[in-house]
Amino acid sequence: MNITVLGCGAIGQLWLAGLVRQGHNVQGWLRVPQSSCTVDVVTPQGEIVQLQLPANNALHLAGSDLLLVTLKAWQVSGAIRTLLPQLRADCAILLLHNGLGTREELPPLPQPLLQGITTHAAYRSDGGSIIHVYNGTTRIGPLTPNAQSISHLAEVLHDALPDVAWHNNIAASCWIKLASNCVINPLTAVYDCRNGEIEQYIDQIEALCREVAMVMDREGYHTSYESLLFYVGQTIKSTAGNTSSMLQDIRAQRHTEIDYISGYLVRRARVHGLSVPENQRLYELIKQKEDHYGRLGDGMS
Ligand code: KPL
Repeated sequence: MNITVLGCGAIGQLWLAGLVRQGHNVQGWLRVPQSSCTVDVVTPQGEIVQLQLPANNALHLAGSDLLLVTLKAWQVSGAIRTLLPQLRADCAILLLHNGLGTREELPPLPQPLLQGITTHAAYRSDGGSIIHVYNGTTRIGPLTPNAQSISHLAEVLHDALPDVAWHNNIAASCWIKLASNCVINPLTAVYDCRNGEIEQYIDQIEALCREVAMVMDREGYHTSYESLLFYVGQTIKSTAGNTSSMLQDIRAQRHTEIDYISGYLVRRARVHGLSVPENQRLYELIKQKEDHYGRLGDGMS
């Protein structure tokens, strides 16, 4: 397949490395145009993958069958809008980011639109290499009716970076993942700790899960507070040693994805006339942190 990977950060590089290995014709796409992009990944088995791949080639983009979007949620709609006029009408667009709300920011598209959620964990080391710490699972599924027929994409992606599974009701999976992001991301950022250390704030975890379950129910995704609490507890345990993406962003004084995590939950709660005070409080705390370093000179990238 001809594939463009939009965003060459940690997750983008994992995909670039895996897709090239499978023989796909792949390029990266960077915000500041460059003719090549570097892939420098250390796999969970300790293997080093170093590649120099083409980037920002307009002809490659125009011939792409898949645009794999690995940007942060707040970068997605702006970047896609810029590239849309250059994409084929049948180029599948797969969004892979934390949180929800980017779809609402996009105009109606002729292209099949898909969403994915992943539990792969990777971070950039001080030396610049991407350390792939945990081999996770990626679920993908259709956001638009014309994406329902391309479930074979899951197999293609699975061969590149396993495991990948197709889910017809991807929105429900995204909401469940949103629950763990509403809990783990802001709490680790507020307490400046690894994921596993938030287990001690059980009252807050319970309150957050109760609020998410209430909003999910009104959105039509049937779940129970108990099952969300269980799922979030399992995620905390299985990622105990991780530094959440939000804490990494806060430490590097970058823009976080809070508007698409707690912020999205608060906005959907408002639509249903529900009050979600614990999510609202954490949302405001993270916004205050962002505003603070914004005033210090803004290290946004
Ligand atoms: O998705 C994550 C993130 O860090 O953004 C969690 C699930 C919290 C794992 O670290």
